[in-house]
Amino acid sequence: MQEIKPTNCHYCGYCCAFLATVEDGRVVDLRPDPTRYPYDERILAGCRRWRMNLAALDGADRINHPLRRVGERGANQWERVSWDEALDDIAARLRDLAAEHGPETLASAIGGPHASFWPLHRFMNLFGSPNNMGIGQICWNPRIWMDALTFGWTVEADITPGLTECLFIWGTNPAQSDNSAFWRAIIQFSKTEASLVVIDPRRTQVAALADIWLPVRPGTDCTLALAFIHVIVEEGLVDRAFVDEWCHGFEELAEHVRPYTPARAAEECGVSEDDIVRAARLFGSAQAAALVSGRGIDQVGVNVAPTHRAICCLRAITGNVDKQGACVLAEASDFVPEVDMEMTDALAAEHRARCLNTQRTPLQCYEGYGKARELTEKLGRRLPERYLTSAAPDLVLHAMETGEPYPVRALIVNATNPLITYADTHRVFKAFMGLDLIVVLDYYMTPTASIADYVLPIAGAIERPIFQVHGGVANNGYGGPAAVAPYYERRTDYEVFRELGIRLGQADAWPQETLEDAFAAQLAPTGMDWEDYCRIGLYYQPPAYGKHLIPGPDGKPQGFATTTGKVELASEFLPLVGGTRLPEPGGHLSLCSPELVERIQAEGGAHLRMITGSRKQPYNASMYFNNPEFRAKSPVPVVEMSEATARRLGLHPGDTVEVATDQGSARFELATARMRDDLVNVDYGWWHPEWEPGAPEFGGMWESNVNCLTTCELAEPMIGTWSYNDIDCVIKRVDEPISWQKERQSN
Ligand SMILES: Nc1nc2c(c(=O)[nH]1)N[C@H]1C(S)=C(S)[C@@H](COP(=O)(O)OP(=O)(O)OC[C@H]3O[C@@H](n4cnc5c(=O)[nH]c(N)nc54)[C@H](O)[C@@H]3O)O[C@H]1N2
Ligand SMILES: Nc1nc2c(c(=O)[nH]1)N[C@H]1C(S)=C(S)[C@@H](COP(=O)(O)OP(=O)(O)OC[C@H]3O[C@@H](n4cnc5c(=O)[nH]c(N)nc54)[C@H](O)[C@@H]3O)O[C@H]1N2
Ligand code: SF4
Ligand SMILES: [Mo]
Repeated sequence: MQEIKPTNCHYCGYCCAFLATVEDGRVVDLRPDPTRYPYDERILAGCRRWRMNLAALDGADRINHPLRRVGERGANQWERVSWDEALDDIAARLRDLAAEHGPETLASAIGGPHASFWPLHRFMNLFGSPNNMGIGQICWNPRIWMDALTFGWTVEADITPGLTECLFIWGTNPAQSDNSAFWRAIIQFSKTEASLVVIDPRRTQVAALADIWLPVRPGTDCTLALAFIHVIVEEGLVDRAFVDEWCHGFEELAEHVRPYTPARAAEECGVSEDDIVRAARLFGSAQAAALVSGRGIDQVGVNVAPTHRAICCLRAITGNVDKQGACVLAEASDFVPEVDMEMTDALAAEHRARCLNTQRTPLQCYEGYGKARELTEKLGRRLPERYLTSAAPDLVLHAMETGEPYPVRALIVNATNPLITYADTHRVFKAFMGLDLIVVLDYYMTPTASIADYVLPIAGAIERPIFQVHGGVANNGYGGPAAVAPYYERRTDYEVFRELGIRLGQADAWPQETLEDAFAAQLAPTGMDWEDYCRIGLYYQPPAYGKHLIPGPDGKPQGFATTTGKVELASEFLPLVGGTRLPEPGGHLSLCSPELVERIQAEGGAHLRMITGSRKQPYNASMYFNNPEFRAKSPVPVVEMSEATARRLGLHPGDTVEVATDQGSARFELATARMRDDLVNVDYGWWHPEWEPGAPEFGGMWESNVNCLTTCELAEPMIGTWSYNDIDCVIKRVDEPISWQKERQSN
């Protein structure tokens, strides 16, 4: 018998609505569902991923049963075990390790938002470990922190046709990274009278639509933002009413930006002085100006906090805060927020204090979060806690390597592939290889899974319900039910952490047996029940503007949840956590010793600046390389540079090149692209899922893995952000083609 069931794709965060035709518990057909949110024909037409769902559900390379390592770590020899055997043994080993070293000996690793983070976080909180590492410091957190500390809460761009007169797209390329509603909105926007300014060293698709493209030198964005502020102040474009009433420290800021003239910024940022002035005027004179930023300015090490702070100031002095068409102060959620789902309040003070970040990154740690919470709670809100306290990989790896300040001996890896996506692959590999216990939850035998003790088979889209929320800082959630029960022995990660938790004395914290019940409980406070939600696919409350004007208990406007109750141009908070009152640009990372540079130059190579990981469809980080169609269309990892730079270096498109730093090297094919000169843009994520996953090749991860070149050493002092952009490298031609080029030839 056939049934039609609603469900959702989850190959990107947009979670499009689908209808599955189900026969005997198996999905036999999948098509878009125009009756539920989100549905958009143009998005589906432009999406190359959604048709993967059906094949992936029962793909030959999926992990379907719990696997236990039998050979040496990394030898890729496994035995199939039952869930009970696996979970009993993992729980017993974790209990023993915690008894010997304390619960903080267990660390966890997360990656991009592929699944809800809170089940893992809840498990870790109740286990008593404060150390979850991952991507927080370089993805999302810096912006969230600086917005929250400047405005009292996070802000989201509010692009409103007819109202938004100017839009800045800063270090983000939604054409490749999002490719859904947001990218469509920008295309529409670019067709209107309103002005679009793009700040990106590469001439991306969105830059090609812009009225002004500023091909900024990587890592100099703070200086650029300060120059915009300079022009706006000098030319009297400041929103005086908003600044006088609602901003703290304007005179200090005005004084601070005086030296940041457009001429100086033109020189430092490598863009035209005239364009800087024009862009500043557009932002400063618009009735409403919006701004969206991305990883281009999130992953710039020491410059991350000052850049975001300068952007906050730019928004504020032009009155573009908490205003329609500019940006909204994000809504607190009616449903149970992330911070309560993860149960971080259950993490005892003694365990918080043992977090490896304590005293090292004074904002990105439990103490820093606690100080910020005192502010956000003034208006009844709390940010997600585990994510914003995520442990710095540098410190976690150090504890694995040296046992200092205490030994980290066990690791749970959930929805991430650190051997490809974390900085400094050689170091990560060595540190993980020395551990006592590694448990990986994944769909596939990734390089990281191949060095685990246990690989646990996880249920993915279609097999699990989805309630996609924005890290708990917005009042909407979307998705829908699973169409089928998980195939084979796969389980949702919720069930895995629950079962493990129950074995470790956490039964009270896991009252709901299934993820669906847990989502239903999360949704309950909204008054919407799970069935209604599944029918519509959306819980949504429209944003409110002018929240700072809402009367507080004393009848006066409630203002902003900061130390001063105003937008803090000069921060009263940041000096408490090792920061500065005003944004000050920092230096640039060098990973190439003079000896390396000299040697490569002697061999005919060159020393250049580098950015890494610029998003490209159809892949996502280390994912989807197992899709033969994708591989046929995008068969080779590339390094891009401008035509002029290639000519100067005597390189040609199609050449094989080796890129290196003191950390290591990797090989790519050279391509030319429109971007600023003397810079390379290096692909990330590449490996061969079809090769042997274990030793010695580990799925080919040593060949074209840009993270063999990067480092996660702490750079930014408050948060600990490291750099994936704004690094230096050396590059030279090599004669031997890389495996990808050989494959392309043989196909
Ligand atoms: N050099 C460089 N490095 C970078 C970046 C860069 O730009 N340059 N970007 C960084 C950024 S912003 C990020 S977010 C990270 C991304 O890094 P990762 O998140 O590590 O990258 P992915 O390849 O997306 O890894 C996801 C893994 O999780 C599995 N998976 C997917 N969904 C689920 C699920 O629901 N449950 C479970 N258990 N597993 C699942 C997939 O099969 C895959 O193996 O990379 C970072 N690293
Ligand atoms: N196809 C695909 N989509 C993805 C992902 C993926 O791996 N693949 N990953 C997902 C994840 S985890 C994330 S975090 C998002 C990220 O989404 P985005 O932030 O949109 O990432 P990108 O598309 O790489 O855009 C970043 C841009 O910043 C530019 N840039 C680099 N350095 C600098 C700099 O110093 N200053 C400025 N101004 N610009 C700079 C790059 O040239 C690039 O165009 O994408 C998500 N979507
Ligand atoms: S990959 Fe994203 S845009 Fe494409 S169908 Fe899936 S959820 Fe929608
Ligand atoms: Mo990310």
